[in-house]
Amino acid sequence: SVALKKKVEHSIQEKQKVLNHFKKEHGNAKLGDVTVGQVIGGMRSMPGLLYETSKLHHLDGITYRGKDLYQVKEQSPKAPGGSEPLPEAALWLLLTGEFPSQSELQEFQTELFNRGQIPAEIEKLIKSFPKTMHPMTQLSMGVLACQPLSKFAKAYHDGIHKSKYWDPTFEDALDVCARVSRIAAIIFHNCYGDNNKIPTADPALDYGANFAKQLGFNDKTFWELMRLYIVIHADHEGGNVSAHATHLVGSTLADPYLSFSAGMNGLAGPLHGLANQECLKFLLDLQDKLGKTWTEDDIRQYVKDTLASGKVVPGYGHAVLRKTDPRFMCELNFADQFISKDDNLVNLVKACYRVIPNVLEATGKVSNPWPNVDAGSGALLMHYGLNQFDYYTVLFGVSRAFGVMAAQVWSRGLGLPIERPNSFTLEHLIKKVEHD
Ligand code: FAM
Repeated sequence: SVALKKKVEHSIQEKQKVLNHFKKEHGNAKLGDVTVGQVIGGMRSMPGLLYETSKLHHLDGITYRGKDLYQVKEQSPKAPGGSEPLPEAALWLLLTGEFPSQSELQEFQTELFNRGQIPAEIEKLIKSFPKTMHPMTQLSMGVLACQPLSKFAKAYHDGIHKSKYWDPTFEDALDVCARVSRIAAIIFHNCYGDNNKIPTADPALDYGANFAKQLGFNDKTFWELMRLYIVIHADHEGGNVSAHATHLVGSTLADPYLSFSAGMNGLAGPLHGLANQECLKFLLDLQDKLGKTWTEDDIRQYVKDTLASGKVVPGYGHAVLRKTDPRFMCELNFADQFISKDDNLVNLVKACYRVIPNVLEATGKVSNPWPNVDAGSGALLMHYGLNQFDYYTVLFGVSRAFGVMAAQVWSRGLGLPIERPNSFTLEHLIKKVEHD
């Protein structure tokens, strides 16, 4: 959309002025000390990244351009008759700081639909991936299969001026966001169905509905769930592994396809995107053990047994948050609005929320006993019959494209340099500390 590109260009130019002035005036200002513990401990909380699209607050949760998820949900344009925010509106917000008007939105939806087409020979390549290959491996490879289409790579090769890097990055970022759901739909049918019979996308539908439709789901409330799911998982500031990996690889001027694929390899790790699978497994095991006639005491005992056996309770705790994750609250509100009161698994999720924080708190060591986003998402997907656990991280990946690709436009727009932090061997570290 010409309007979107103009808005992005204008706000990048304005922000560049602020950045240049700030860097000149305060480039040597200190943000804090780095401890040995942080160097050894995964750089936890260490300031080190400029990341424009979102910021995580330890109590309010994630904010997209200053708006928390409740505001995003309330202020976002919706599908006709719908109540959930639209992914394409969130993408516009992440890129510009504002929601699109109704006419801007409609034009943008058509544009994304057109950008989502994948050339037949690349679709054929993605359809040839083995059924048994993990869906996340297929996602990363599917994105790479589209890399020859990169407009940034071509423009760089043709000698584009560095002040214009953001322009082909913007083009690629929108293409990646548009294409990733088509890649994900092919993967779904590669793994669990017949990839010769993928339902076609409909130009009259929005992004979330079209994605759900291509997966083979025609329940309109599932379409609402997909819209919400994509919006709430899109971005979680810059330090999480998928965002940081995308940012790091992008800082080499690797194009958006190469960098997003790298981010997806990080998302595929069990401590990051794969955690939602673990969480659903925990709930299903709980359901298997307790059946339908459980009490909160039964859950309490089950959780205590889990802790006593040296395992963590998946879906609870967070490295930064110190309150119930608003993303979990969005899932809970969705369940209250759309899911019948006799869904046993969803009822278990709610009961766990009443029971588990107290049990974790009583251990005296858990920094945040409250649920994170993973505590609810699997039960909602199961309710609609999406029970292919291995695929859940792919849904997360589709969503994450919206945040990390918007962020990459801004990283190129602000001219951010290649990342190169300092590293130490343990011997160097010991020497340095002993000498100081
Ligand atoms: N169950 C049991 N113990 C827990 C716990 C939980 N849910 N959360 C934290 N702890 C323990 C933790 O293992 C540590 O114990 P040790 O000192 O014995 O090693 C202690 O409490 C202090 O840890 P913390 O400061 O509270 O948490 P961290 O910042 O180190 O780690 C998490 C954060 C998310 C890795 C951790 O809370 C956890 O393992 N949670 C369960 C797994 C999970 O839900 N992961 C998904 C995270 C999600 F946001 C995502 O990325 N998708």
